[in-house]
Amino acid sequence: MQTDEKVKSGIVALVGPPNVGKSTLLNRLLGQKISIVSPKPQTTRNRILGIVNGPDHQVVLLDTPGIHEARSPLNQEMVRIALDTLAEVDAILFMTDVTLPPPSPARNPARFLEGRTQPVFLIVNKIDLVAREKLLPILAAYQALYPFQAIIPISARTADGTDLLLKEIISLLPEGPRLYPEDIPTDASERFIVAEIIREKIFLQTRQEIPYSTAVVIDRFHDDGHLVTIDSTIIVEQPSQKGIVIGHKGSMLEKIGTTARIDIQQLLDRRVLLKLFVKVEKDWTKNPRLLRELGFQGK
Ligand SMILES: Nc1nc2c(ncn2[C@@H]2O[C@H](COP(=O)(O)OP(=O)(O)OP(=O)(O)O)[C@@H](O)[C@H]2O)c(=O)[nH]1
Ligand SMILES: [Mg+2]
Repeated sequence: MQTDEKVKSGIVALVGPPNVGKSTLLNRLLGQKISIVSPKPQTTRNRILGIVNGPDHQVVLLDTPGIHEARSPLNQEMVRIALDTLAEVDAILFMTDVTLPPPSPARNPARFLEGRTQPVFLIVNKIDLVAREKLLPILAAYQALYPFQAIIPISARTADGTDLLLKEIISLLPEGPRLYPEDIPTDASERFIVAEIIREKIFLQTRQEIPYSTAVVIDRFHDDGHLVTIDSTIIVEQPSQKGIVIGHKGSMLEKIGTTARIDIQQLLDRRVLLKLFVKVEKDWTKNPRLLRELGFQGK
């Protein structure tokens, strides 16, 4: 890495309630899909790092799990990951979206920002879903909650406002060396992203508690340069869930596998042979040992 080059560089956290579009914005600013996205809340479970490079800047973005009133040990762990991220960043993007009920001092979704010393931008996402005149009162309701550095309405889906947002972020960052090499978009391993892609397809294809009861592990990842052979296990919490994930004559597992394989081939730019298995780990979302084994620290 070149060390004497000085650019605007820094680390920026993307935090906020579940489902507001944090991961969609990360992918939008990166120009490629690193973080999985679904219409269901609590899709992201880990901190996902994305590196936005330009001739005069490097913005290291940290996508995080949605902050919510968490009950299960897995969800508490996800919220902890999001809040811990705030300690190590130069700026914070607090994201909400126009479909959420407007906040009030009694129901302040930004209360975890109290006492933070870094600049906080308020990002109001999904403006493609409201008429312009409805937007102003929403922005005003949030403005009263916290001394935000700036309030930036955007649509991560249509890219409305996202260039301006990036400029605003860059203008606040200190001058210094790039923190990461210029040619990598993330620090996540291919194995991790592959597991996430499979998890995304489970979120998109299954219903009710199933997405929240599943985890994905990669058992084998073998790349011979032409073909990547991947064996992966979908872990469920209850024996009854195993049948649902497999589906009638294997139809659900096949749907998950087929849609995941298309995305994985695109990511790896090679042919992929993907084999999926399903296994029960009783109550893994509540079991500290199993949570640890699955990459969560546990309590
Ligand atoms: N209409 C509209 N939908 C959006 C926009 N941005 C994201 N979405 C949708 O909102 C849903 C949630 O998006 P995500 O990016 O997964 O949200 P998130 O904040 O990362 O959610 P968690 O990881 O669960 O906290 C998906 O269905 C997205 O397609 C937007 O600008 N406009
Ligand atoms: Mg997300």
